Amino acid sequence: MSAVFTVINPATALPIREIPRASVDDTDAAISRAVVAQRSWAALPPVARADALRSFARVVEAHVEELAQLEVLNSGHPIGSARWEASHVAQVLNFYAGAPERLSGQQIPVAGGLDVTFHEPYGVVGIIVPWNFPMTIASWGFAPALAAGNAVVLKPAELTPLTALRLGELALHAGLPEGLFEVVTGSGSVVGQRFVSHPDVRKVVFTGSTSVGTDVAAGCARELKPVTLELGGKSANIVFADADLEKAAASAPGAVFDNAGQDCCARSRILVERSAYDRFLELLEPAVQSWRVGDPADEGTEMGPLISASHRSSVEGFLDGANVAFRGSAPSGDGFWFAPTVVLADRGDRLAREEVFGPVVAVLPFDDEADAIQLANDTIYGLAGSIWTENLGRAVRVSRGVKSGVLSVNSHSSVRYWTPFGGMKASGLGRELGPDAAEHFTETKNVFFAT
Ligand code: TAP
Repeated sequence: MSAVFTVINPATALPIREIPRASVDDTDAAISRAVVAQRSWAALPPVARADALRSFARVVEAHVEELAQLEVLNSGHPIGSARWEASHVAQVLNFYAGAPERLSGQQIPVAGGLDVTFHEPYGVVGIIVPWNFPMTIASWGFAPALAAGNAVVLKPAELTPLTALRLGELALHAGLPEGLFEVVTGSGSVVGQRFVSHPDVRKVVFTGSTSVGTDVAAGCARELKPVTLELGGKSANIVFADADLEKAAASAPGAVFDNAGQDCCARSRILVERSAYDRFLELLEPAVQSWRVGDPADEGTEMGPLISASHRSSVEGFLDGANVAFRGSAPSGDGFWFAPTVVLADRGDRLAREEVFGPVVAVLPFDDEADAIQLANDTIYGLAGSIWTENLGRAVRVSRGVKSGVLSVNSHSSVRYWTPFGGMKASGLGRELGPDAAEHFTETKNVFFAT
């Protein structure tokens, strides 16, 4: 492997390190190692796979600070968030360490014999992840895939490979067999596409943009290969006039500016019932202006830089002709900084429908419950969303009416490793996390024994 690419610190725009850029041959070699490792891994007793995953979790737990500092450097995540992300990886591993011994099949009554089902691993699973939450999103794929008896080839985004590479080393340190967890750094068009086309990669998990995800799905269809897709979003934060407006406004910046808005679940549209619209904006303004943007290594920082100069240009492009109501602050200097921005939008505006993936939120009024549901559903996406109301019946009706995979009422939480996560419409296909995720990395085999 002779080609390299340079990883940049987004808070300083300075280079950090050069990383090998894998070719198709390098990718094939990693897949071949994974094929060999998977055979003996799947043959282990379930309890041995569970022990190995618990050991991996313990090693990750012991390296939380190191992984978090790497993410601060490579992704510009505030240190507090980065620590949460690294701990989350250990928790996801621990959770799915409970799966190998629970992947039980069924016994189905059939005359003349015994009929049973088995959950067989696919073999090698290819996992392609984006740059916004490099560690956590990778773990949602690799932990249940390994638990179910598969080997994994993981492709991090070229912008953010550092924590994935370190997790690959920690897996070996924890005693996972060589080849079982291969990290392949390189471009999506080479490494990612090879995961799609290689006959020994039997399932693909893709997280990223809807446009690339659509191509990946088409490629997997040609190979008759199952694919899980976690794609873009334009989630609505719906605030009814009967809500606790102070709480809704105070929490709204965190729901969209967390990770500088580079979050698939970002509540990047705030829909406010018309009678509460002015009051809500009055409450929102100080909350946005006090949002702390700065050096991600500082303990008090709530938001770091955007990931790259080109991404910042793309976010800036969304403000052309926009009706900006107010903005927070951001440092000047060489990093890819962008101030949190609140825009008053009309239905049909780009900002009301398209994913920005940056710290820009569009506020729109609505008239009643039916209008709120219609407006919330007025995008191609359907990933997450929040509903603020003190009326239980309304909360039930609206949460059933909004076409999103993950909703929360009077809260903005989206991700818990023990509950299912994923999108509807153009936000994805399939679910990750939750109690059933390990089973999604298996194929059901039915065997009839005549007696
Ligand atoms: P993408 O440009 O789609 O890239 C995602 C990953 O796919 C990267 O590793 C990329 O590699 C790779 N890739 C690029 N072209 C490929 C191809 N032709 N074949 C196979 N792989 C390819 O997305 P992004 O800009 O990194 O991430 C932002 C998007 O991800 C947003 O739309 C966001 O909403 C979405 N996202 C969704 C979720 C969930 S859970 N729904 C979570 C996070 C992000 P390289 O970049 O290294 O070339």
